[in-house]
Amino acid sequence: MDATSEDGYELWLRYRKLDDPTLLGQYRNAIHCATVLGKSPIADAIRRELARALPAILDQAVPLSDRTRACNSLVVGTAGELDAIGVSLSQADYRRLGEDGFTIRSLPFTGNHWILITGISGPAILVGIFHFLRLLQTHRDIHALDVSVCPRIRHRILCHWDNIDGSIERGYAGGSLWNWEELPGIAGTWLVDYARACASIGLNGTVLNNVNAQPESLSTEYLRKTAALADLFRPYCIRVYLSPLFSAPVQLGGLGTSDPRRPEVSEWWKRKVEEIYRLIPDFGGFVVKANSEGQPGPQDYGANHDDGANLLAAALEPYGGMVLWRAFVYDAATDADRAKCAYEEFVPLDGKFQPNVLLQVKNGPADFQPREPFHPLFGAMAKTPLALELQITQEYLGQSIHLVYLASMWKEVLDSDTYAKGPGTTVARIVDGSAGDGATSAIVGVANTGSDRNWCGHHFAQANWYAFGRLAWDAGISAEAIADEWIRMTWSNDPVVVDVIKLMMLGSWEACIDYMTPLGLHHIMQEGHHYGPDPGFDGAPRADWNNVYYHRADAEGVGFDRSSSGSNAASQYHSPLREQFDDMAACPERLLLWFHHVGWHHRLRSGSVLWEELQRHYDAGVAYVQEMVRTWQSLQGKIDPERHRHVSERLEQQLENAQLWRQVCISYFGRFASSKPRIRGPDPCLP
Ligand code: GCV
Repeated sequence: MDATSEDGYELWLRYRKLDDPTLLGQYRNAIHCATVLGKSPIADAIRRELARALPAILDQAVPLSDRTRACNSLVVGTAGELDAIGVSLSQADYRRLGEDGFTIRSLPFTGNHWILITGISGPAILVGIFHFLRLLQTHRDIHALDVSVCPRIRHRILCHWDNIDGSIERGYAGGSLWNWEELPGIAGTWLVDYARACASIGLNGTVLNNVNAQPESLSTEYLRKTAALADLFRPYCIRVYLSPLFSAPVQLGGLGTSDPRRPEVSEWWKRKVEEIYRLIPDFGGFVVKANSEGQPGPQDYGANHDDGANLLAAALEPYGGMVLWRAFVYDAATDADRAKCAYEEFVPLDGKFQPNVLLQVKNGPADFQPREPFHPLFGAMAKTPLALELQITQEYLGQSIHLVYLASMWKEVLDSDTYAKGPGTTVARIVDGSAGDGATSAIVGVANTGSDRNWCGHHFAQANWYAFGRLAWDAGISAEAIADEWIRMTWSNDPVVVDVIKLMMLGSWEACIDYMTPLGLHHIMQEGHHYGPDPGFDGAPRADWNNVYYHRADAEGVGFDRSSSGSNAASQYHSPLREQFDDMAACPERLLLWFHHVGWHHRLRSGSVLWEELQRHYDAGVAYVQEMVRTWQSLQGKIDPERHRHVSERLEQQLENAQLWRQVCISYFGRFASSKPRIRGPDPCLP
């Protein structure tokens, strides 16, 4: 690496000297010194962050203390701490902010100017200072600040599918971040940087182990290790959670059963939870995968999901812990259409869960596909809080090779109208609780982090971690605004760089759909690892583990008939969606083959027939990646060489893979389409 090279370790917390002299003058004038009130681990974390960031950005020393001074100053403190020095906002202001919200205000103060960052709690001001640093990093005017922001979702959680042997299920950025072998004695130096990164985007929870859980995670030995991580993360307001194995009472506790209705089983969980809270007083709770893909669960004992979830909820309740019970179930005995199973299993249980249980629902009814309709459970469980589960790691979207900016997908999901309580009942409002009683709310993202120096494998995959946090904090921010911030903080404030990268990112998700699964196709990736195309795969032991199950191509057409003439999954949605999805002519074309088996010569809105339109999408997807390769090249010299080269190499691989997708899918589906696949010359980028 040469001197100007960067390796991506700093993520978006890249504090660099401001290169705009006018703005630098403004910032230096506004921040002669900084005061962080209070004595607490959170206040110390804030001091450390400001000590790192301010001198670097301002390129001059910035005295930092815990007392206010007679100078233009940044002043940080909670309501109580400000009160103690005779300064405070009104009670009404603080009430509006709620527990986690913060405000940043420019105020005249005894002849000087202050920039005040305050909120009710420590966590609030921690996020507040990162917000303020973001303003500096993105070169905003800080003259007359009056910003108030509060999160709409209470629990904003990263979920790591990490195993205790250090591997990560669906991880594409090296091994696990948690150095289990050395814990609790030795903590990895990177762990505090992990916590800083999470805190900077407003996350406040992390699930440490895979939902395909191992019993050892709940052993005393591993709980001590977990407690060491919790201690490190606490100053950054990140609570830890675990995924328990439902059959742990048998496998770990030596009981003869894990039946949730048996008193010895509930006693075992009570004792285990008591032990957890002795070691980790602010433990967040459990995320549970039960009776799904071979994981044990209450149905193994003739009980149901509510029995299982309520058993754990009862043990956690005295400590304020919660259960995130996953709805990712697809027992073939429930329904022959996998996409319908979760709805059928869980809707009858609405109202049967304890108040500290949330049902954790993936964004779509299949499995984190490039595009799915939103999950019909959103809007169908009025008496149960629903947590939204998103997948940051790109299992089905090109892993750490493809540049795909996922904020666009997540916005589509969050903004989807379920019509559950009339128009405007969006998924976002169901998740944040504002469409219901708002008692509690959570959002969970399956992490894309690992031991790679740049954390996420691909420098651009960092944007998805960032975007998850920002949307978890406020689903109302646009994908474009998030990209803009992230680019400025991660790459450069040079307007050319910002514009070029933003353009690449904003179309990248739609392009990925185009070259992988256009018009509602889904689940045609290669078996097992899910990278690359294999639409013809038909060798799995279960029908719905085969790709042909999902596209159903035949001489007539292609697509899964989920209309009333087929599986009738469309009926799981509220009107007017169910009618729209049911009717081939009214169904949004982006979801056409999700809901309908469509004739190859069926004419679409563009005037082209389906087979032509499919090919057009494959071409458009590949063309987009070609354009990304070209535009990225144009940034040579404007981006540090190491990161530029790293991204270039991946873009080349992405192009190769996109071309492979096009070639394999067109040749495979072309065998069914009555028109012949078009003849194309050899593709120079294909092996
Ligand atoms: C953790 C998909 C993935 C699995 C994952 C599962 C889940 O099936 O391929 O790796 O298991 O989803 O979300 O539980």
